[in-house]
Amino acid sequence: MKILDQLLTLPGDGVYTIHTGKDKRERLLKKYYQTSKIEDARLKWLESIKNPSTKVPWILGIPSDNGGGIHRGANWGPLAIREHIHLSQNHFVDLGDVKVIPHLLHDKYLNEKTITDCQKALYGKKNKLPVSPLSISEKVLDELYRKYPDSRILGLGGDHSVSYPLVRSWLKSRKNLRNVAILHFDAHTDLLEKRLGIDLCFGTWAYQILEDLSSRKHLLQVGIRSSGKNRKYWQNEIGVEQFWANDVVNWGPEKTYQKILRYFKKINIEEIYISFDIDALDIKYASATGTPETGGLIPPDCAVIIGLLKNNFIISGADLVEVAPYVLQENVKLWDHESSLTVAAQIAQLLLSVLTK
Ligand SMILES: [Mn+2]
Repeated sequence: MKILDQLLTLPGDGVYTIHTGKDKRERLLKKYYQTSKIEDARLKWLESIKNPSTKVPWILGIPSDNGGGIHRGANWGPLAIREHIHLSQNHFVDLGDVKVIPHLLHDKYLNEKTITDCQKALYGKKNKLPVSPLSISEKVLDELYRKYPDSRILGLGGDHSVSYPLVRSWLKSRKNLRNVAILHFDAHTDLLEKRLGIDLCFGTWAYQILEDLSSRKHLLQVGIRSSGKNRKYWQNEIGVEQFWANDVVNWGPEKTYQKILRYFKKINIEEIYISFDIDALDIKYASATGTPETGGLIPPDCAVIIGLLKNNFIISGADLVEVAPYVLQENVKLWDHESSLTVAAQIAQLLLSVLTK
């Protein structure tokens, strides 16, 4: 698809670098395309996305952390996760990265002059294409789902704001097909209406996506533990369903799954999108993230829950977000970043496996 050649770039290249950071991209290109020469890799990448098979899931990197707010650094998430993925364990097509201008978030926040300047910078000329990461992502995803309605896409973030275009395009593509829901793993609810006046960011995306759902009940959040309000408030005042982290840890994975199953069956859900914020996991397993939290889920339990879902539901879209590989927390000695990237790659592979038909 011609338009994708313009909006996307090869895996790991979505973070714009001239010199500093270039070595990171070269390492990934070597792993993926057996060459670190960007022009040779580009040809191989273009060939691989020419007519991608919908029999395997696709990866789309959205290396934007401009919607984050406490510790940034999730812009390197897509590259670091891919570096730790075992290429032999899953079959997938990597569509590459959305081109990211790191100072932008969504085109609705920009004036015309800025849009024109950025179009020239990104595309070499003024055109009608979007320029901000969330806007480009929605355009890319809409085009993909229009041309390949049965494609299954794993989005790699980026901060959690990238789930907004990922879920929105997925919902549009599913309209009038099946009864769908979002299963959202996170330490935080992300249910603010606005944060400092901004309606699209890591703390607001889940609230803003509610209006695209046929019912607020179709958002189920799992792993919540860091919230200014209690569960009753979110369930009664906002209308979503939540299983908090301490409940999930006490129930264990099988019982938690039975509760998820019962809940979704009661409201006739057939098809699911999984949004996985790495901070749903306990800080021991996920220290390389913007807002790590203690008292979280453990990876094997998530693997059981997500694995079981496939028995009862179609899982047709997913994302893994908030992996910030080079973020160093103050008491960094407590946690091992490299192992937290290994865990992130395992979650990515788990999501790829449940997206596989
Ligand atoms: Mn989140």
